[in-house]
Amino acid sequence: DAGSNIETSKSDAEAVASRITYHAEFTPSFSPDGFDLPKAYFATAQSIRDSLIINWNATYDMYERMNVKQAYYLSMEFLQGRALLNAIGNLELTGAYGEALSKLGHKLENVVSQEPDAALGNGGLGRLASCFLDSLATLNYPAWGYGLRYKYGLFKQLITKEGQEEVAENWLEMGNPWEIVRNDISYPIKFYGKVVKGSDGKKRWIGGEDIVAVANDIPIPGYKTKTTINLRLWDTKVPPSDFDLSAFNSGDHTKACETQANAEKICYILYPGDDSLEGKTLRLKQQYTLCSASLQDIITRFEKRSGVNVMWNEFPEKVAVQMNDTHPTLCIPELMRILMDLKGISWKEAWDITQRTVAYTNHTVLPEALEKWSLELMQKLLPRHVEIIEMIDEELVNRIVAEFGKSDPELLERKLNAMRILENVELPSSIADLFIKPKDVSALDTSEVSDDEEDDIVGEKEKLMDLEEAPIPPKLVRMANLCVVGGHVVNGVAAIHSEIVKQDVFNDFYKLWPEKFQNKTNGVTPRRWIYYCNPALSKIITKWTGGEDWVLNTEKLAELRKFADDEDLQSEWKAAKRSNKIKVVSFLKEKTGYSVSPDAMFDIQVKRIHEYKRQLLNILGIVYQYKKMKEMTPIERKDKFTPRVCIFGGKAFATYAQAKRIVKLITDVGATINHDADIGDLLKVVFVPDYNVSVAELLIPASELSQHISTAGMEASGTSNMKFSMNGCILIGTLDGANVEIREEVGEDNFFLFGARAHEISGLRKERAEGKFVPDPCFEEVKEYIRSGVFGAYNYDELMGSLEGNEGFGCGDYFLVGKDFPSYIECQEKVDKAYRDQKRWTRMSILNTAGSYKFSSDRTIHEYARDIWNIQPLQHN
Ligand code: DL6
Repeated sequence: DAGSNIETSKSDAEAVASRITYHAEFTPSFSPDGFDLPKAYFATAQSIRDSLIINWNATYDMYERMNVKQAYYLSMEFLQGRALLNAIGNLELTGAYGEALSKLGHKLENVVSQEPDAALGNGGLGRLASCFLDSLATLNYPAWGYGLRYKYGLFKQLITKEGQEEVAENWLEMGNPWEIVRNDISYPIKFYGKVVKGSDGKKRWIGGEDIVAVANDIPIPGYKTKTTINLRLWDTKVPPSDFDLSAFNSGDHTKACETQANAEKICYILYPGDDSLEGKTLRLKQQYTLCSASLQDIITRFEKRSGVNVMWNEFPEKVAVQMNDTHPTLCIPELMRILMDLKGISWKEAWDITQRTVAYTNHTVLPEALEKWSLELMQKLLPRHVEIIEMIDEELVNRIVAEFGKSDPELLERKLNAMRILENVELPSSIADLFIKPKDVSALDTSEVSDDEEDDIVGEKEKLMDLEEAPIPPKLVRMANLCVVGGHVVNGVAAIHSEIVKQDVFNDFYKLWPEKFQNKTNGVTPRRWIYYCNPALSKIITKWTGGEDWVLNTEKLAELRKFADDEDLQSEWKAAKRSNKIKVVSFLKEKTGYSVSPDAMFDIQVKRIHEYKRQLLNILGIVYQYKKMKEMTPIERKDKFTPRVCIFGGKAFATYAQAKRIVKLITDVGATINHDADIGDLLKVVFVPDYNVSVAELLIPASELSQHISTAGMEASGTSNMKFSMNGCILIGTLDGANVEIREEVGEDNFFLFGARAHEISGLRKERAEGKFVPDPCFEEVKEYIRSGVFGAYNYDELMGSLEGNEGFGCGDYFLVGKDFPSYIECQEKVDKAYRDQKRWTRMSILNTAGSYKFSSDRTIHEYARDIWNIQPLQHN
């Protein structure tokens, strides 16, 4: 009776067991004999999926009936991780499932660990999207996520003698029990072709390559609520009628399958390498597929719910579209195209509807990460969209001219250069004429001038000729500018980042439209990031705060503050941490072969490997300590140092050479130190291969110190800092991203702060460029030590060289590692001292959990719902 009467059989292990065995037999993806772990996982997931489908359908029905405003979160990345434990827990069936599985011969924890991580994202941005879905469902907000169903997720990282190696992550190899393919929900997507004007004067986009996007739904259950929202992931296929049967029949099998392969490859991999034109084209096709399919779907639903009388001006009252970074920017011209070309709406009205519908979240201030697309490529692939973008750009130019006037051409030129959507594209001549243009070289006459004047003219001629010979800069579309112009809200993801967005990155726009700019400090779901991943700590929190309410109302965590010095709480707290550390000890042994002591301090830095995140500062600090240890007697060593296990994890983008060198250095340093008998348990350095959401769920509960040490002003927010703090880990960090707010909440005594401040960074870089910076001798010693070959024969010149010199590509210490090194070392000494006083440390740990309540994604989602989307919760009766 799978799926029936699930509500009444909640705690009935017998019924659960029978549903599991039903699926093992009748939803077969394995041979009929045996019931081993993979099969148990699939059958268990399928049985839970039945409950989710019931709740999904009920939630969908309710949205249809009530026709409420819905928010849609469009993201190229969702880093979901595993779903089974979360779903069982949210449905309050953990006890029943544990019991049922044990009757069937398995432990629940072994079954859930069979699930491969759904890694459809790179890092923080994708994981944030997944936390948001959890909060939206839990808080009963009418909302959906839209993304792409990549066949291969983020690559699997192998650590070999050479450093990082990447292999494809075939997460769908065994099938995916969570997805529901909606064969009836598919939309046509077009690329290339041309724009024609119909007899009615309307523009039409015709010809080109046609594919279809098919919906795959992943139910997202809320915690202790029937609300189950949807993550709709698009898969791409060739239109059913497009199979070239005659080519196949005549033996040209390759040709017959070509169109199919072309369509399917769009969803092959998350972030295809985009060094080649083919790679760039594929990435742009991905972005457009996400935008077009999602908008067609949203519009179809809007029309259906409107009935016979579709009022387009009410569209923004029923629909809010959030663009997660600039990747879904094409939503703006696509919505305009659909409204104007397909629904017959005027430009003016379409623009008003579009602006009121979409909003944009900025997640980075790194200039290289602010997307710019080649206008030429976009023109080929999406000709109608380029016409629309050109029109938006022209209106923007007119607005800027109206705002700043023509009386100060220099100011106007500066504003246009900063704010235009199109880069290196000519201005309309009425405006271009205002600016001094390079003169025609041949027109410069030297026949009747003095010698001095002649020299000037010749100089001028030479300059102009150089200019004429200079390569023509490529014409580009600045996606972030399009987002700011086309959306009604622009938000940053932490207070300091939102200030940088206003005062620096988009300052000209901020001055023009200050009301558009907001801050929405990120958050993480306390369900996944405390309740499910850290049951030992959760039990203690529940006991000391008087119930489980904190899982939904994290403000309750603050109540722990009053017990921070209580001996009983302290000893329970320490025991929980130790039991989590012991799990990590076995995990590290299994994954890396290294044995570490659970009595040492667990010091963790896990995140994408990037120079701005400064894993290099961490490892140079470790090398510094190691060098000092080697110079001491055993007794001095023991006296001076607190035993530490330094754990690293994270993936370097496959083509990011410097990041890969950092991984290599960390593993080389580990290989030397971990085998050094003089050092023993005093210091261990472990690089955990293939860091992902599930590994984070294991490491974070065991952490005691975690490192968030980016160059100030460069990390937009960070979200692992929030997860660590929630799990009673103390942070060492710079005043960057959300660290600033975490420190405010947990108290300055419970955060190890070091390093230059964001407002000092440009001055410090200038100082370096002028050759005025004198590095600390300790920093020089450490680099020398690495170069001397203590950690193996690999040539680290290029990596160490990046920290030297004044300025230029790959050198000049752009991320100011050398500048912050002394204050980092000094701060680490304070950490050592604090850890030796376990009572003080445990107090700091408790105060971190207690002070982390603000960083629940529930708080963030309430703010988006109230300030940007204007949506209200909708509950089942
Ligand atoms: O907002 C989520 C997350 C932030 O916590 C990180 O600080 C930020 O680096 C990340 N941004 C991106 C954007 N792409 N790039 N580069 O991943 O967003």
